[in-house]
Amino acid sequence: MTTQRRDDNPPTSVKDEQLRAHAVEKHGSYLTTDQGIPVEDTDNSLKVGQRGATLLEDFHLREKLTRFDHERIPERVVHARGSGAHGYFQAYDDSLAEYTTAEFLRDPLAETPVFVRFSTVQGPRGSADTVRDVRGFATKFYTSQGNFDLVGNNIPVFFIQDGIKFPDFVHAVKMEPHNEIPTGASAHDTFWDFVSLQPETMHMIMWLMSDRAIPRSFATMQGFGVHSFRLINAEGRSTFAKFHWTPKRGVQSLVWDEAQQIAGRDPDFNRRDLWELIEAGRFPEYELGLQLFTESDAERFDFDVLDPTKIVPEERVPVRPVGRLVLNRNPDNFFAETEQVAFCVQNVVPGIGFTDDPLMQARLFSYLDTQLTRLGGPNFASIPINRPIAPVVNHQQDGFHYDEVPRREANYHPNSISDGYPKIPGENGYVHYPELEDGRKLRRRPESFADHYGQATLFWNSMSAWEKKHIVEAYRFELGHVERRYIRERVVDHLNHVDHDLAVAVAAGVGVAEPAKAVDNHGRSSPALSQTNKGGRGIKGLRIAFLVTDGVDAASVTALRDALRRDDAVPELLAPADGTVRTTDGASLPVDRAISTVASVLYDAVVVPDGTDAAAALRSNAQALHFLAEAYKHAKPLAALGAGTSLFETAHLPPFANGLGGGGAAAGVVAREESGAPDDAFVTAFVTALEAHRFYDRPLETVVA
Ligand code: HDD
Repeated sequence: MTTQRRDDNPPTSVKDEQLRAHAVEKHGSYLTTDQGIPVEDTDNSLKVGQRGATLLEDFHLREKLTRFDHERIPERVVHARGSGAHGYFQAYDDSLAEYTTAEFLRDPLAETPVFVRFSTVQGPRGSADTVRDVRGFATKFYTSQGNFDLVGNNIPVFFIQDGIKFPDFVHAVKMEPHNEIPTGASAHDTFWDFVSLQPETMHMIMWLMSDRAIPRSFATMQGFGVHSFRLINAEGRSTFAKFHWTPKRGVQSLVWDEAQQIAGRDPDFNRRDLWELIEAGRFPEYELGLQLFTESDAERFDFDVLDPTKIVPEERVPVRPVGRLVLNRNPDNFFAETEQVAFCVQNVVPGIGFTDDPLMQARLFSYLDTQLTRLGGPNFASIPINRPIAPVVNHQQDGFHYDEVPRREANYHPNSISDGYPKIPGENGYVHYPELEDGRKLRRRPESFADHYGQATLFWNSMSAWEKKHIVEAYRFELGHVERRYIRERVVDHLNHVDHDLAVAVAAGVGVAEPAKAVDNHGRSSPALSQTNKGGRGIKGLRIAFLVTDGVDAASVTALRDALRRDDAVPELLAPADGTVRTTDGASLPVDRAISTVASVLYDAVVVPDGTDAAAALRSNAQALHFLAEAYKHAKPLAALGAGTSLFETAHLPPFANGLGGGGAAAGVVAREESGAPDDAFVTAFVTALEAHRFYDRPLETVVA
């Protein structure tokens, strides 16, 4: 798996040009100190004699060590592990002009540069990618009116309703304070203790226990702004808006067993995938959609739109497609860009406004505050990755790392010395929505936030059979790691208020007594919530393993491999040893990797080509058989041709239909016992299976992988 950069492309946006102005090219230059003094020797410190004392006088030694000693900055308190990418956003048309003055949303000719950072929440910077966790999906739009930061997640609701609970929630989910265990996992006592005592978490926890929390790729997960925002038009009229990112490839997830294995096999799995997709020109794409609704619509909902633990069901307010996001350039430098990017919820442009959602209000404070420590002072907005492309002119000044040299006389407003500049821009200035506020100061949750179970039930009711199965298994796994039985019991009790069958199924797996039925399920569902209804198009970037060895039939490999490449998938030939394999026609095929260096969990599908001798050799190769059986167990599409089909029986896999397969006992297995190259129908059937991504309804009882 290569992580080499493609050749540098010319800058494609104003933001690229701005960043390139800070690029440093070291090729062809000579080593100096930070003061520009040429260095004589950087391998030996200055000593008295060859074996004598090192001299304090050695400024190069001291500077080199000092700089090294101070390379680290504090990692983010949450979302520490992240991966970034550059790209652009473009509105489809100008139809949002009636709702907002934000130019990037209503000018279809503008390609707005963006930087996106995806992240996990719980784990530290060096933790694994494929843990069960929420994923951050934070987008910085460098618009002509200033920066807009949409700091979202891949789950449309949040754990808590009021930002004052955020430190409690984060303390509970992070590693436990006495031993810093577990890394990158929520399966531990303090998290579930908090959850069980704070039932507003119930809806979000349902999502967290679903496969949404183990995305296959950052390119195959949704993103959400979570809160109700406001769009504000030229007349000052406000419309509520919920932001949705929908991946063009559809929503695809891993299965839990696979995710755990990948955490060891390739902890950088999602990061590497994002990097390689972009390097190969298979750019991740997402559609931005908005749910737009008025104050009076909101009054009719049976939940409060200011409550961030609630969704607005798409059946009530459809998602209106408004534009597309393309991620097309990897960062030049991880620290300079991905680590130093500073998202702030407060960064909005004219035409976008806040609401009184108490979680959002706390966020308006917290992000700026955290950057002050993380990035060492108040000038972090002038770090290249954070710098707007819109002009920045004001009287803010000084502080650590100030990098301007202002040439002006007056540094205050109003002034006459500088002819009043910089002046107030008049009607272009950002106007806060003049919401009418009226009430007493108090510390209370509104009654309208009180229902913690209704939408958790809605989510559960909307799941397909396999999604429900995975959710139950996830609860059993997580609670199975909770040592205190009374916490498990409290969680089951809450689940009993979500759905009785769910509670019974979870209780049975975690040694908790079956609860008596507490409430009736309201029976409502929202089909848009199910991952089965979030399919996408194409097989771009899917990794497909061909199991080959000497005696493989060349035509059965190349015909399928070429067809997959044409569709932008990534086929790789895996053999017992690296190098080449001999084909039946006496030629040879280059091997991409030895089977022993990879694992089925790193691929989306497996192909066993034709070839009598190759199939015979692979039938007695335990690694190859395990590879195939494990991919079957993880519900992946499989293809087999001619003699290659014989591996299925040896691997103890259930029988498949001889023909194009796809349905029946071994759904997603496209197999043909007849020898020779695959025909078009075979290729189409396999591509269709790849698009479906997973086949969860397979019989697995006999699979020993
Ligand atoms: Fe947050 C980082 C998303 C609630 C306080 N948050 C952070 C990041 C994302 C989110 C994606 C990483 C940004 C990056 O890549 O640099 N956070 C959310 C969402 C929330 C949410 C979708 C609920 C809707 N967050 C939330 C609350 C608070 C914070 C209620 C505090 C009151 N979040 C932070 C933070 C972080 C952060 C501590 C850590 C690093 C940073 O801000 O820059 O300030």
